Amino acid sequence: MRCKIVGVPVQDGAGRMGCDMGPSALRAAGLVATLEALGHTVEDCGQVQRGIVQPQSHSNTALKALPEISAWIAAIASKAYEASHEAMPIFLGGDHSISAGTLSGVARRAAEMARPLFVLWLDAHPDFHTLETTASGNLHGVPLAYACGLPGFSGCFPDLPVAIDPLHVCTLGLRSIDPAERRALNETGVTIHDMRAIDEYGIAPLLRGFIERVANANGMLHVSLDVDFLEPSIAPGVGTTVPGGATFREAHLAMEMLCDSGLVTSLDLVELNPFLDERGRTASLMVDLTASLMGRRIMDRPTHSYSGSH
Ligand code: B3U
Ligand code: MN
Ligand code: MN
Repeated sequence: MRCKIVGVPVQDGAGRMGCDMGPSALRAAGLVATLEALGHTVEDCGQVQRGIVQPQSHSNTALKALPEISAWIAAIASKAYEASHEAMPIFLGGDHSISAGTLSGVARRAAEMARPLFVLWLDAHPDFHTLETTASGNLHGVPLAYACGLPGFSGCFPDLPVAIDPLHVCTLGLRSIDPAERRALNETGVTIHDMRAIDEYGIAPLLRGFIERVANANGMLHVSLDVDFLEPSIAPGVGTTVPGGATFREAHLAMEMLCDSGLVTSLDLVELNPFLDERGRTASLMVDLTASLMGRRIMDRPTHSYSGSH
């Protein structure tokens, strides 16, 4: 496969500084060589540059860095659209606000190809606030709501070329949801496989159901992987740890199943904060998970090719 690596060094959307170093850490952890060793052709497109910042104000005075994030989103969206042409873009965040731009760009590409875009959101949080409802004002809490076309972003964030159908969005791993997000999720019909569902049913059947829906619709699939999806004890390099996350094995299994599906057309690796990491272990884990998504496997064949009797 042809992959394009796009660095997106944004930190203003998170409550803690340091995510701007994420792309460097992921490169230092060997992302490009890892993908090449799996047989992919990799082009490193360097870093996105922020667009021009226009002064802005908003009635929600808690909002932080609105003009800066808005300028980033515009630049990221056009780069994402461009990079998704005949290649699989891998976006290296940066905090999760970058996904407002990556989703906007890949949704535009999917519409052009007349294929529905599906989104798998691997995160402790749904990031489903609007500019009105966020209380923290951290704009990494809004990208999914923006990309799904929820109201209140126009005139503040760039106009969306195409909104993503919330019925095409599946969140996996949620365990921290604010009341306003809960209401919005229920109203829009986003699929929610929270940590309780993972505990109760296992990650495989939940993910398999979503993958089947994408396959049946001939969809494109964007995967957005927030570091805090993972259990903090294995992934300390993130500013918003929430206990009880996905285990090492659950996360790798999810990536392997996504790989077997052959449906993933774009990927975000977000919220890595190298300032909080321990000797690069979170960066290395993110690279290893990407390797599982891109074809690294324990044996030559997927596990499900085993028949009942061996
Ligand atoms: N929902 C909270 C917490 C949060 C969202 N995304 C992250 N943290 N990473 C908020 O601030 O919007
Ligand atoms: Mn997130
Ligand atoms: Mn999160």
